[in-house]
Amino acid sequence: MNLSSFGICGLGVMGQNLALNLEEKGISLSVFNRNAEGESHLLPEFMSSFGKDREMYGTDNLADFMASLERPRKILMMVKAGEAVDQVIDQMRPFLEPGDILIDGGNSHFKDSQRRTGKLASEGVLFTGMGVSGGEEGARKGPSLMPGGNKEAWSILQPILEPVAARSYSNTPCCGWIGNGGAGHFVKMIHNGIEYADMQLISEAYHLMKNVAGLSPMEMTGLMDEWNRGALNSYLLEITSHILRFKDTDGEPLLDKILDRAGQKGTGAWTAVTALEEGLPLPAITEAVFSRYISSQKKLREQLSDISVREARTTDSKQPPNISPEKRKQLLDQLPGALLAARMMCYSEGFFAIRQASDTYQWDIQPSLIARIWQGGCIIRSKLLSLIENVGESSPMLPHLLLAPEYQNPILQHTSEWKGVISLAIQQDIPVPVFTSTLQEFQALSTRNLPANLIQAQRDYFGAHTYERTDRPAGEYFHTRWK
Ligand code: NBP
Repeated sequence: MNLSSFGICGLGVMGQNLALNLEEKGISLSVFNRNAEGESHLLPEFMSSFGKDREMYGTDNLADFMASLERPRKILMMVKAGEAVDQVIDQMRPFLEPGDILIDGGNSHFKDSQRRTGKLASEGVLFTGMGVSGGEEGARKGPSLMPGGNKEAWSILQPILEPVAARSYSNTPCCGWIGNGGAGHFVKMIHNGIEYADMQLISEAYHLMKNVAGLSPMEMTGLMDEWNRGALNSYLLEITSHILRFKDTDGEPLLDKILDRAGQKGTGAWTAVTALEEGLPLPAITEAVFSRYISSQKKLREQLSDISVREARTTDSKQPPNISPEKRKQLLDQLPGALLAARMMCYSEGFFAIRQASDTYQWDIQPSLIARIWQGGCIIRSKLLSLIENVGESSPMLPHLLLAPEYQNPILQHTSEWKGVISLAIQQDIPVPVFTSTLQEFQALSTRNLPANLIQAQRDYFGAHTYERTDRPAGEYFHTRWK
């Protein structure tokens, strides 16, 4: 039997589509899916649907799978994140040899990847924690790939992974070495956090268009298509326009019948928890996670809607509140600028978190590479990433995107629209947590003197926590006997 050059373990949605993508690029494959209880149909179904006439060997026997791979082995695990990854690693360990490459393409926590990289390195195995974005379609046609871990693996993986990845605006692969340890999965986690924030922003804009401006789904589609032709161009806006246009079997918009309780698989919450643990300012992403939690409190919201001024003002909450035609026009004129400014803040806080974590963990992450990798295949692909790539290339050491005039200027240009949209939303009792938190983050970041001096004084008053003085060098600490 000819040995395969690449192995995939786990034939769920992602594993199957990545297998087809790799095979199409001429990589000979071995695929494996467990069948411990004789209950999994994934392998036989995949092999009977796609295995014929393809250079692919399929087995549910791990020893056979490991023996079918050329050395050093290159194996991609596409199994459920968490314990399953450690279980698979433990099952493979007796077969693995020094120099073998084990890639985890699931949505693993970056600290797990950090730990696994170190542990496997001590056995000579090159572990790679790889963020994969783009869902089922991306996996099949070209995902965004964020590999990190043991850098020795990269020269071997590069010629295999680059051809299967999506392409950036400049037609380069949406794949590149992110950094060592858990860098790849950290970047994927931040990607998902930005995804949460951008989705929330678009849904807040939809809420305003529907409940304040009283637009029909088709009218909203028209506007979003127009926005999508300009600076706001993004995959998420594009699919929102499709969703708004989509009709149920009765000819009515399907969106109106979807229960307003947002689900989640937890990567947004990981980003929020990491923000708190690592001291990273990620207010928009965290607010977007909380917004999903609040949305899931449907019963409580129904009970409390009795006390809402807006809901009381309108007998039917689906009817738009009365606003003047001038105000309505102003809202629709201001929304795209406000959305752009707020989105730019979401990306800038994500890139800042990557910069901070890269410094902490010594990952040496290149922001321009991340901006390029995210331009294709992934959920947050958007025109804005070209600008971020350019800023990263011209100023690779810039601590924050807001410090670049070309990034700062569009935000400054749209500040009054941003404030206008938020003011109207507040007057009309429409919650816009991410529009608001991004503006407030921008205002706080651009404030020389915040009232944190008072917080320091209070801390020193009740807890003798000490403070630094503006008239003395930083790093000198003082305590006052306040009473
Ligand atoms: P699926 O749920 O479709 O498949 C999960 C796979 O994991 C199956 O092959 C399953 O085998 C296997 N598995 C499990 Br569950 N526990 C296992 C264990 N203890 N030992 C061995 N195999 C085990 O997931 P998917 O959507 O393909 O996602 C795979 C990974 O990729 C996840 O980490 C996911 O978060 C990540 N991801 C998903 C997407 C997406 O859009 N779906 C995008 C990017 C990343 P069995 O069920 O036959 O036993």
